[in-house]
Amino acid sequence: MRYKIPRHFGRYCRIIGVVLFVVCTVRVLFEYHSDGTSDRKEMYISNHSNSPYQKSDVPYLVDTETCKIPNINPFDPSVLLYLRQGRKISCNKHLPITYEDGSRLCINWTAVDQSPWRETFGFCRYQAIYRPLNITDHDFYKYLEPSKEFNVSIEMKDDFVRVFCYTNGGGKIYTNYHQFILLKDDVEARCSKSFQKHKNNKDLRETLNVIMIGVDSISRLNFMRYMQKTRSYLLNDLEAVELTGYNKVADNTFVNIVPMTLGKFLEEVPWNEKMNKTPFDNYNFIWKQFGSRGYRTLYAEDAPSIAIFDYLKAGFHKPPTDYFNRHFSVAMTADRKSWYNSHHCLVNKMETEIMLDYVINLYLYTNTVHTWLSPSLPD
Ligand SMILES: *[C@@H]1O[C@H](CO)[C@@H](O)[C@H](O)[C@H]1NC(C)=O
Ligand SMILES: *[C@@H]1O[C@H](CO)[C@@H](O)[C@H](O)[C@H]1NC(C)=O
Ligand SMILES: *[C@@H]1O[C@H](CO)[C@@H](O)[C@H](O)[C@H]1NC(C)=O
Ligand SMILES: CC(=O)N[C@H]1CO[C@H](CO)[C@@H](O)[C@@H]1O
Repeated sequence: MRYKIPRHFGRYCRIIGVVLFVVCTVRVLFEYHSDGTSDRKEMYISNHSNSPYQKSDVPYLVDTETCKIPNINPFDPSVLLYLRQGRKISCNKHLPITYEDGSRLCINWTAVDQSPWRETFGFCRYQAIYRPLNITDHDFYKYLEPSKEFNVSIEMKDDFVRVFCYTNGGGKIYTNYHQFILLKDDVEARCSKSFQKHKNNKDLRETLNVIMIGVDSISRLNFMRYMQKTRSYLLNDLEAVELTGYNKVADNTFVNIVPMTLGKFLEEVPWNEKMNKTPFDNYNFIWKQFGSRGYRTLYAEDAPSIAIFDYLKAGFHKPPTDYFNRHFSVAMTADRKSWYNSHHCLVNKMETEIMLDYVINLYLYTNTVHTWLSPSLPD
């Protein structure tokens, strides 16, 4: 499905909180190729001249008596030698035979006709990926019973599914994973009630959708070097404000995300590593605050084994947001043989794309009513 990202979110909209961290993807973009050095140098020098490089004329980004942060040129000759061309990841090994259309899971017969199973394709079945609400283990999921066979499309009652397709002789030929946005009655009821109340607040000036997207492990200067199109889109199309001079609190992701989403240093929470069996359910994260003001909330993150609130920690025992796909992500990740390109691709999508599509689908699906979205940040 093609989607359009609206340039401005509507004024009277609610929110889907999405915090998404794309650790692995970023790491791959920085995998180095070992061939050729000299022409690369010229390429980056020439790119420098037209890159969106703000404040190039000032010597300091922050220049006060007590704090001076130099405005370092990301393409300074001293670093050019170490720069490498990024590598594009193409997830084109498999043609997707199934796709999501609203709340239906569909078979793409055009794709089947282009596949080796043109003559022998039979049917598909899906299984819900399920996490009971009373289970506390943050890695738990289970597959429910397979659905009935379908060969055109099927209406979904489950948000997260694995689909298998078979030849007419019953041989398994295809595996894929799909996420659906199905509105939840309890969430809708909470939202319409508390959003109305929120809007009646006389100090309220706007009710925008909010998306937080984090890209982990990338410094500002490397973002300037390697993500020029993204940077240009942010600065020129979205009129982004760059918070120069704001630095990370500490190493690594977790200790920075807690202040960002909870407004406190880790030790003020208070939290420490001895509390690695205590779940994060009871803290007043930003998504909870939006949720109580009538926003639908969503949290999605890639690489579940090293997820921010889960790595060496207890994660969430209850879903922190209205839409939360961790158990889907854990299930999908466990299926090692379906992945290729160093675990970056599944069928035809990058892991990052799968997570972002979930966010976008919530936005699209609820756009006609009200919404917000969000996903990650430099470490
Ligand atoms: C169906 O498959 C064809 C061929 O791969 C592709 O061009 C088309 O976009 C697919 N349609 C959908 C709805 O995914
Ligand atoms: C969770 O609930 C189900 C069904 O209500 C029950 O069968 C199961 O024993 C419960 N599990 C736990 C760990 O409480
Ligand atoms: C789809 O399944 C129905 C029965 O469920 C069958 O009659 C029909 O021939 C199948 N269509 C194709 C294209 O295989
Ligand atoms: C990273 C990047 O944008 N590199 C471009 C720099 O400029 C050369 C020549 O214009 C392009 O070929 C590179 O793709």
